[in-house]
Amino acid sequence: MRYLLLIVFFAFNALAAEVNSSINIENLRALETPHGASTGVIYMDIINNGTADRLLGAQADSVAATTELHTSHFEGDLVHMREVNALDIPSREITPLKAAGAHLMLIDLKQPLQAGQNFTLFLHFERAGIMQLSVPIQKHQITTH
Ligand SMILES: [Cu+2]
Repeated sequence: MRYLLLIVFFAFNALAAEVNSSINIENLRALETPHGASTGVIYMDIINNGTADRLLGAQADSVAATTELHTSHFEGDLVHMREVNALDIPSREITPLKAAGAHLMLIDLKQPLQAGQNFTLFLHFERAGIMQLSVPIQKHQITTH
């Protein structure tokens, strides 16, 4: 009986997570990479209209061996990146993943990322669960230094 209750509980929880998910992803894109590059980046805006959540992981198996969550910080003019276990996604806020900020890092690319193509990305949120997205690859924007 207890076993059955547990199953019902987990089934309900999974369903609730699906229904209550109020995370929307906008401006999702990856940047094209030069031939021979081993890493790539994914940027997006994470819009959370629900309760506070956390991004626990990401996966893009078709293009990269692993996908890491990174944060950036400045030391003088240099931007340093570091892997983190989770990113806080506050309630009622837009959390941007962007250059020189938090971002997703594709590690050990299986082939160069070519502008105009798409690949599948899975995001794992603590509350919202798993989201499957299609990431368009964009040309590098010219930035002035
Ligand atoms: Cu990075």
